[in-house]
Amino acid sequence: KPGQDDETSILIQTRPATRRPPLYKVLLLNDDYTPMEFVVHVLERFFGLNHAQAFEIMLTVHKKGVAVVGVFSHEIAETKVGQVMDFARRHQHPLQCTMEKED
Ligand code: TYC
Repeated sequence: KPGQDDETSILIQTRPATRRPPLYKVLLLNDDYTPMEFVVHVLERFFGLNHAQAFEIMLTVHKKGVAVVGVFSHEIAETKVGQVMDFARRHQHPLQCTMEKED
């Protein structure tokens, strides 16, 4: 009976859909009381920004009310938010930091 020999069959490998975990934006919120220098220090200390970058982001938050300070995995974003909130509370500043899933 005619047909394809098993010896000449080729199995094509299909590409599995690679799922990447979602990323999270870490947001810094403005308030009327936290000193500007404290916010700049927070951005240098916890987000590895140089002084000029930290000052620029602080001013953006001050003027616009909120800014994205970085984008991270869920675990890293949670750690950053916790570090900032803890540091602000220890210094008795009302600074708020939150995270939000990226679209
Ligand atoms: N608005 C504050 C002030 O005038 C400064 C400030 C900037 C506070 C950024 C919080 O996330 C912030 N002292």
